[in-house]
Amino acid sequence: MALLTPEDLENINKQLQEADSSVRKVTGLDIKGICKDFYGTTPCCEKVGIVPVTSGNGIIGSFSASLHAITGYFGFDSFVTDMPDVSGYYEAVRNGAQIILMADDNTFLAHNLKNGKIANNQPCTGIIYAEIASRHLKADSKDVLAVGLGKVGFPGAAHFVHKGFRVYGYDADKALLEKTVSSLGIIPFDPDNHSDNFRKFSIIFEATPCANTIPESVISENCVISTPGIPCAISKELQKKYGVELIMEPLGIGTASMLYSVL
Ligand code: NAD
Ligand code: 2YH
Repeated sequence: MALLTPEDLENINKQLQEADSSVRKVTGLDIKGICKDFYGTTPCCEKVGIVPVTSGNGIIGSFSASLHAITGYFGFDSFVTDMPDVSGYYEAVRNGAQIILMADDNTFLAHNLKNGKIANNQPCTGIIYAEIASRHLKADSKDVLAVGLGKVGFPGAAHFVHKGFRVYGYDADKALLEKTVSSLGIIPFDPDNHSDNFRKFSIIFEATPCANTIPESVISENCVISTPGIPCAISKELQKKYGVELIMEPLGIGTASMLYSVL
C-alpha cells in the first residue's frame, strides 16, 4: 500500500483549486457540484473531527492539517484533535464531532456517528474520479481506458460499466485483469498488442502507484485523463503535446467524495 508523503500534500489548497478548475472545464460543474449531484446530499452543519493515527508507519506530517484544509475548502466545520488514536477519538466525540475522519496505513475512513454511514477512501476515490471523467462534455465516444484495477481502480471501472460506458481495462497483474474482465464484463486491453495500441481514447482513467503507465499511442488530442494514481501517470511533455486535461489531486477529491457519501 502506497503511503502519502508530506511532499504529495504540499500546497494542498492550490492543488485543490487547480483540480477544481480542471473539473469545471471538463464537466461544467465544480467538485462540490458533482458530489452534490452524484450523492444527492448537501452538508448543513456537520462538524468533522480529524483524528491523527500513530499505528503502523505513524503520523504523516501534514496529513491531518491537509484534511483540515480540505474540509474547510468544501465548507465543513472541522478540527484536528490534540491527541491521536483512541484518546483522539474520545476527544473528537466529546468536542461535538458528527463525522470522524481517520486513517492508518491501510484504511482511510469517514464515519458519520449520527446516521451510521461509513465510507472507505479507496472506492470513494475510484468512483468520483470515474464520475468526473464520465461527465467529459467533449468526449467523442463512450469508450474508456481504465489502467490499474486495484482497490481504487476496480470500483472506478465498475462505475463506468454501471453508467453504460464501454470499458477497456488493463492491469500489470494478469490474474487480476482476468478476474476483472469476467466479473465486470470489461474488454481486456493489451498495450503490447498492435491493434489495441492503435485505439485512441478521449477518456482515460488511471489508478496505479506507477509513473508513465499510459502508452502514448492511446492518447487522443484534448483527452481527459482522470487519475488518482500517485505519481502522475503521464509526463508533462505528453500532457502538453496532446493538450490533455488532467484531473489529478492527492487527497481532496477523494475526501470530498467520502464526506458527501456519508451525509
Ligand atoms: P492497489 O495496489 O490496490 O492497485 C494498484 C493496481 O495497479 C494493482 O492492481 C497493480 O497491479 C496495478 N499496476 C501497477 N503498475 C501498473 C502498470 N504499470 N500498469 C498497469 N497496472 C499497474 O492500489 P490502490 O489502493 O488502488 O491505489 C492506486 C493508486 O491510487 C496509488 O498510487 C494510491 O496512492 C493512489 N490513491 C490516491 C488517492 C487520491 O485521493 N488521489 C486516493 C487513494 C489512493
Ligand atoms: O496514506 C494512507 C494510506 N495509503 C491510506 C489512504 C488511502 N488513500 N494513510 C494515511 C495515514 C495517515 C497517518 N496515520 C496519520 O497521519 O494519521
